Amino acid sequence: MTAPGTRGGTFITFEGGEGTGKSTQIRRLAARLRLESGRPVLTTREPGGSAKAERIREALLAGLAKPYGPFAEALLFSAARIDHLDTLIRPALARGEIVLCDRFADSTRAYQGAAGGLDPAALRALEGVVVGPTRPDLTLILDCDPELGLARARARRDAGSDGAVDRFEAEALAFHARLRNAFLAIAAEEPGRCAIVDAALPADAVEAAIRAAVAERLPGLRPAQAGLLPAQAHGRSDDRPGTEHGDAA
Ligand code: T5A
Repeated sequence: MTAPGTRGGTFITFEGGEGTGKSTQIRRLAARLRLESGRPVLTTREPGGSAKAERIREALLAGLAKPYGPFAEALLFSAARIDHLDTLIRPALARGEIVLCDRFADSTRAYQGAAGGLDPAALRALEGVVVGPTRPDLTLILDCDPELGLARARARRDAGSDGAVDRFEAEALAFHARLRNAFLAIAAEEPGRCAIVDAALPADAVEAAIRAAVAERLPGLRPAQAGLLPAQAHGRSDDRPGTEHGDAA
């Protein structure tokens, strides 16, 4: 798992369908790890995370690449990922930090591959070139019925803390069902890296399950040893990982 030349840190990714609670749970795990690990924790997201990648994110989520097809979209996600890895993730890992990333290469496999219809072998080859040895130490796959996740994302938008429906959220329910199966298939293929978390549970229970998974898979980080954090330590509900990344503490 530890890649020569890039590591010393710990790389944890959060994956799953729309509205499964990744942003919410990243904030909570980051707060916990900042208290308990004694190491700097960086939260970030894909697409985006670095200034250049955030610009690509805007174009992708506005649907500007959609007319060019899923392979062109995969290339753009990859272009964003290259900059994100080079300018933010690898330097943080090399400094020994814990990096928590909201989506990573599994999202390309699921969205552009399984749900978008791209040849998995071509995507694996692309992933090999882009990601190289910087593989996650642990991937938490937040799983729930896509109707529930989409309803949560819709409720968040209706509450006014989010913008318009984006390019992928607008896809038909069948697309989101394929996504869910794709993430479960990735977990089945790589059980050593991936842990499935039941995201239909209330947020506190999801948080507890994530802490248990981290404690079991990465015992050196010790996130399950103390009681629950006070609610105010969880941050605001709209405090999503992303555009500002000087948040290693
Ligand atoms: N994409 C991305 C690709 O196609 N290929 C790629 O390679 C990559 C990297 C990114 C889009 O790009 C696609 C995937 C995406 O479509 P995004 O805006 O970053 O777009 O979208 P998501 O990552 O899907 O994030 P969402 O905002 O949709 O959902 P989250 O982060 O999973 O959910 P969260 O935490 O914001 O929660 C949603 C709402 O539910 C509530 C929250 O308070 C919030 O209001 N909530 C819960 N309510 C009840 N119970 C719980 N357990 C809850 N947890 C959260």
